[in-house]
Amino acid sequence: MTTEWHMMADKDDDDTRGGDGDVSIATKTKPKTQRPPLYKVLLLNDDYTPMEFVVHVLERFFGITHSQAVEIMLTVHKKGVAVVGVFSYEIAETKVAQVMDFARRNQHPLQCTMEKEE
Ligand code: TYC
Repeated sequence: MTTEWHMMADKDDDDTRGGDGDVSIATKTKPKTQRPPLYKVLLLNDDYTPMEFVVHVLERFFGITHSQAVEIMLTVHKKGVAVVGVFSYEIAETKVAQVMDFARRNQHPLQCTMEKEE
C-alpha cells in the first residue's frame, strides 16, 4: 500500500517556540485503492475421468505446459482437489463453464468449480 504525505503548515498564534512561526505537522493518509476480488478455479477428483483427459483439459483451457498439467492432475488425483488458477470473476466463470461443457460433451463426470479468494 502506498502512502501519501501531506505537510500542513501550522500558522496558529500559539507558536511559542520563537523563530519565524513556521511549525509543521505531518499527517499520513492511506489511499483506499479497491482491487477487484479474485477467484480460485478448482478441479475436483472423481473415479472415472481418464487422467489423459484431465491433462488435455488443463492444457487446452488453462494454457499450461504438459508437465504442469500432469503435475496438477496428479495433485487432484491424490488430494481430491487442487487450484488450477486464480482469475477475475468473469474469467473464472468462463473457465469453469468451458471445462464443465467439454467434460459433459465427452461424457466424463469431471467437476470444476470456483471459490472467492480471501
Ligand atoms: N482419479 C481419476 C482416475 O484415476 C483421474 C482424475 C484426476 C480425475 C483429476 C479427475 O480432476 C481429476 N482416472
